[in-house]
Amino acid sequence: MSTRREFLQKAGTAVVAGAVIASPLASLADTPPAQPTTTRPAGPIGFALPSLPYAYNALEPYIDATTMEIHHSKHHAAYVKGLIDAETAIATARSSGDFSLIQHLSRQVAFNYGGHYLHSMFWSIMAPYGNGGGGIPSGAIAEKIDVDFGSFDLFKKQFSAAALKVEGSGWGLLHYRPMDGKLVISQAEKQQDIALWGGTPIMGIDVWEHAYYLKYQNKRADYIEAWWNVVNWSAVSEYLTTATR
Ligand code: MN3
Repeated sequence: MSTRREFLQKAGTAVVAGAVIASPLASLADTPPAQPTTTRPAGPIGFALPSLPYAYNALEPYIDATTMEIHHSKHHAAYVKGLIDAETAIATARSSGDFSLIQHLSRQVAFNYGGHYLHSMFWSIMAPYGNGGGGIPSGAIAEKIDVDFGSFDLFKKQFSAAALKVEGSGWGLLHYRPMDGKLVISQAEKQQDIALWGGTPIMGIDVWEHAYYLKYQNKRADYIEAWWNVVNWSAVSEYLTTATR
């Protein structure tokens, strides 16, 4: 059984600006898709593009291969590069004492870090339908959803509605909120705005148009409905376990 750590080890790596970046396509072209039972990253990803624990076409027909490839190898890769570039520029500012661009750079860190963080989670909480993806949760995560939302059906309706109504580009997210120990659904605008401080996202759906437009065009609701078929509940459960530890 392969883990995310093993995938990361298989991925080609290169050192850029002091950080390790995985080559986006290195591990996918010649590696057969693995059983996605454990897709949550086993350790720190760092500022590197994580390999997907499945092939680009593995989530079809719900998410098409072209969308997955562009989304992962172009969009997510750009957030990783943007994060490294911004961190590098801030380090340069510290050494030169010139903080004239600090507002811009702080925004760049928040935006690109948000993109890197959320996409890394996004890939890992999905799996092919019938092979880790879809169905309904079981065990502790199912009980927690029942307690905090009343039922899985009510949770699903609220989550779908939140994702649908994100204004512009953003995310529908499920957080564990340590202050009261509850699960809460939130909307993120872009990748960093209206965040819940201290909350730990344990699942989320990307509702930027780049996540669905090729297949679903303007029909975001259809994409959200299809997406439930590729949610990897065992991975979500692992995120919850880690968040509550
Ligand atoms: Mn995206």
